[in-house]
Amino acid sequence: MSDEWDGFVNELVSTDANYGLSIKFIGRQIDYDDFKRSLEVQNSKRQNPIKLEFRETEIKYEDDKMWGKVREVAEKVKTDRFKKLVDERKGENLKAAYEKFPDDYKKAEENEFNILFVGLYSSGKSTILNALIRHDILPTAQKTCTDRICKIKHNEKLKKNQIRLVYQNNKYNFDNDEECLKKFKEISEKNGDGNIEIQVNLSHLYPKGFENKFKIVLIDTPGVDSGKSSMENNGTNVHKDITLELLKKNNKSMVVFCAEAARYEADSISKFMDDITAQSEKEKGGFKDRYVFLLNKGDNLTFDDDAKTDDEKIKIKKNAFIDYITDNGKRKFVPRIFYISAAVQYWISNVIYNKKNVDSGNNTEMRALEDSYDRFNKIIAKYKDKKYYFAKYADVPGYRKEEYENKFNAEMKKDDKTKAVEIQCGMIAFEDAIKDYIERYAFPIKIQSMLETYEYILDDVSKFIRADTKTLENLKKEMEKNQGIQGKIKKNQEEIERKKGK
Ligand SMILES: Nc1nc2c(ncn2[C@@H]2O[C@H](COP(=O)(O)OP(=O)(O)OP(=O)(O)O)[C@@H](O)[C@H]2O)c(=O)[nH]1
Ligand SMILES: [Mg+2]
Repeated sequence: MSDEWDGFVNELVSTDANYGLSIKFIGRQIDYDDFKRSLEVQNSKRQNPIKLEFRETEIKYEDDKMWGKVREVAEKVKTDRFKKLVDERKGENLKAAYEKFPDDYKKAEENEFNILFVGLYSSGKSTILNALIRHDILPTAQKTCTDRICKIKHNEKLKKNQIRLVYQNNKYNFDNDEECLKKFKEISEKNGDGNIEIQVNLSHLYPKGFENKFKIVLIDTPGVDSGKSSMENNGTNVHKDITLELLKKNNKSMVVFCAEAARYEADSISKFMDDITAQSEKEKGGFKDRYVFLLNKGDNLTFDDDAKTDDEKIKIKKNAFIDYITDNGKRKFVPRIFYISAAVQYWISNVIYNKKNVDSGNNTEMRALEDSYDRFNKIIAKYKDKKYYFAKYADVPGYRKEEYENKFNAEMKKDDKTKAVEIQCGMIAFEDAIKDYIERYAFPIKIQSMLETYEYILDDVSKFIRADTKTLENLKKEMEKNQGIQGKIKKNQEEIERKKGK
C-alpha cells in the first residue's frame, strides 16, 4: 500500500463511483465524533468526494448516566438493610471487603488519574514533565538525577505561577519556579525517605468538560537502568523494582515510556516490555492504548543514508524501534510512538513564552538545552519542504495531523516561526494524545474502579437478593459492550494508520 491510501472511504467506494455512503452508528458520543471526523477527512482528500450521510446515529453509554447508576447501587450497598444481609453471611472475606468498601469507594470516586512516566535514565523524563507542566521545577541533569518518585497533582485553586511542594507532611508554597526548584534539590540531596508531591494548575491538560471529574496526577520516576542506583545497592537496581512495582499498582493508569530516539537499547527494556505485554493481553479493547512511547532528543537524531528521503529515514527508524520493543513481532503489542524533542519544547515554553531568565552564569544544563533548540532549528531550516516534522509521524488520528498541518501553514503565513517550530518538535501531538486518552478512557476507568469496590460484595450477597443485583448485572453488561465498541473502532483506526504507514 502506498501513502495515498486514505482509509475506509476509498476502500468501500471506488474512486470513480458516483454513489454515496450511508453510515449507521451505534456507540459513545466521543467515538462517533472521532469516527465522523476521520471519514470526513478521508473523503475530502478524494478527487471525487462522495456524499457521506450519517443516519440512525444512536448514542449509547453516556458517561454521566452511567456514573449515576453506579452511585445509585453504591448507595444501596451502604444501607442498613444491606449491612444486615452482609452480617448474616459467614464469609470473613466478605466482611473485610464490606468494611473497606466505603473508603475504597470514596477513593475511587475522588479518583486520581495517573500518568506514569517511566524509562531509561537520562532519557529526559524530568525535562518532558517540566515542558508539560509549563514550570521548571523538576531537577534535570546529564548524570543520573531523579532518585525518588515525584507526583505532580492538579490543583485547580492555584494560579498559573503558584506551586505547592508537599514533603513529609510539610507544605511549602512558592510563587516562582526558582525557589521551588531550590527546595526540591535541597530535599533530593538529603538522603531522607519519602516521595515529593508537587501541586500546580494543570487545567491545560484537560479536554473540555473533564476538569471536575478527576484529578490528573503525573508521576516522575527514577530511570530504570540507572548506574547510580545499582552501585549504591550492591548491584541491585532498586529503581527498576520501584518502577515495576508502581507499574503493577497503577494497572489502570496511562504509561508513558521514555527513551532516546538514538539510544533505546537496554536490558531493562526487555523486562519492561514483557511486563507490559502480559498486562496488556489481560486488558480488553481500547485500554491497550494506555501505553505511549516517547522517543526523545529527536534533535540529536542523525540520518546517515543520503540516498533516502527524510520521510523514509524516519519510517525506517520507527520500524526498527517497533521491531526492538516487540522482539521482532514476538510480543503481541501495538505501540503508539511519538518522536519528540523535549528540549525544544522546554526552550519554547519556558524561555521564549514564559521569559525565563537564562543568564544564570555558567549553567551547562541551560547551554545544552539552548544547543538542542538551535540544532533543531537548523534541521528544520534544512528541510524546507518539511511541513510538520515529528508531528507528522506521531501515532494520532489523521484528523489531528490535518490540524497540525493547517496550524503550521497558518503560523508560517503570520511569520511566527516559534509557533511553527513548536508544532514540529512533536510535544503538541503527545499532549493531544494525553487529552484524547483522557476523553476516551479516563472516565470509564473511574466508573469501573467504583464498580470494582463493591462488585465482589454484591456478587456474594446476590445469592440472597436478586433485585438489587439486577441493576449491577445490567451495568456490567453495558460496560463490556462499551469497551468492545471502543476496541473495535480503535482497531479500525489502527488499521487505517498502519496501512497508511506502509
Ligand atoms: N539534546 C537533548 N537533550 C535533552 C532533551 N531532553 C532532555 N535532555 C537532556 O538530557 C539530560 C537528562 O534529562 P533529564 O530530564 O534529567 O532525564 P531523566 O530521564 O529525568 O533522568 P533521570 O532522572 O536521571 O532518570 C539533561 O541534561 C537534559 O537537558 C532533548 O530533547 N534533547
Ligand atoms: Mg529525572
